[in-house]
This record gives sequence, structure tokens and C-alpha cells, in this order.
Amino acid sequence: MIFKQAMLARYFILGTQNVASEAVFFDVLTQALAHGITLFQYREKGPGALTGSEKRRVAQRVRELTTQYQVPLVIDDDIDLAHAIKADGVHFGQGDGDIKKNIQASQPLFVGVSVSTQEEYDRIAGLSGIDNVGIGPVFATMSKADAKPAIGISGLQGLVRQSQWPAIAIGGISQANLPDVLKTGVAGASVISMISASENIAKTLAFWKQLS
Ligand code: TZP
Ligand code: MG
Repeated sequence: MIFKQAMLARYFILGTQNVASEAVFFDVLTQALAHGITLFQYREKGPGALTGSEKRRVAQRVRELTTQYQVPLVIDDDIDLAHAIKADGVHFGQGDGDIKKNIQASQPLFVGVSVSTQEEYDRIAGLSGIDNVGIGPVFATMSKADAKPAIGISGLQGLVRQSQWPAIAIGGISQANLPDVLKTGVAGASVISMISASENIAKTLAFWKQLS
């Protein structure tokens, strides 16, 4: 699949560790796919995350579902798994090993990289093979135990302005702050809990769609 900026508009991230059970994981994902997310990132990471054959089994089912709904699939930080299940892209943090090697090993899939500070941006500036950057955490997040300090709208704005790649905002994004996030010129927002903890995923996504 060819990378297009429009894929970043409504970027949903989830792993089984973010919800009560595998059944809930697939229920939330299916609703999100049915109601208009533009990309799904499978991020199985942190306390309670699946590994090995269990992770692979869930990822395979995620690939089948995302294909059924024609929504691109990105795998967080697992190049082998991404190739094995024919995902569309891979996403890396800066702590995930040699970034140049990772980019190379990910081809021909598309590549996203997380950036939290100016220093981290400068480290990847000019590299080829990157398709998008994730910038944040913009606000405090409950979904990532080792998250870096929140950079706020002004920090996001500063990094978006200079980014040579389409950018997505991440971290603590809610329906309340989403309008301000989108005004910074990002290509989209990426969320875990805004959707996974929503009492009405259809309504949450309808709200998001009319903003972007
Ligand atoms: N990276 C930075 S913040 C974050 C990740 C994966 C978690 C985002 O989750 P939420 O619930 O949307 O704040
Ligand atoms: Mg990572």
C-alpha cells in the first residue's frame, strides 16, 4: 500500500494491554474500523502485553479485520511481525534501536518515528525512508507508563512547523482538546483512550470526522 497523508487523519492505537480482555480488544477495534478510523496501529507493549505466538495470533486476526475494512495497519516496533503478517507500516520510538537500520529493514513498508523534543527531531532530520512523525506526548497520558513529559500545544506547534514529514499528535488527546490540536497543522491525531475508553465509539468518531 502506498503511503498517503490522508491515512493519518484519525489514527487509532491499541494493544490488548490497554483493555480488559482480548474480546474487548476485538470489539473496540471492530467498532473503530466500522465508524471511520483512517489507520490502525497495533501496539502490544507495556505491562500485560502479549508476546511470541500469542502476539502473532492476535496480529494475524488484526490483519484480517483491517483488510476487511480496508484500513491500513501499522505495527509498533516489530519489523519481523510487520513483514510476517503483511502489515502496511511500522512505527518506531527513538529507544527502539538503530533508527537507520530499522528504516532499512522496514522497506517496502511505510515508516513512522516518534519525536518528543527538538533534540530528537534533529537526530532524524534529513533521514530518508521516513513517511511520518508522531509528536508528543502533547498532554499527560495514562496509557504509557514511561511517557516523556508533556510538551503542550506550544511544543507541538514548534515541532510541526519545522517537520519535513506529515505529523501526527499523540498523548492525552481528548474530544475537548482535539480542536486545538488540529489547529497546529498536524495531518492527524493519534489516540488510545479517546476511543478505547469511549462510551460511544460511533459518536466519538462522528465528532472527530466533522472536525477533520
Ligand atoms: N506515546 C506517547 S503518549 C502514548 C504513546 C503510545 C499513549 C497515548 O495514549 P492516550 O490514551 O491517547 O493518551
Ligand atoms: Mg516504540
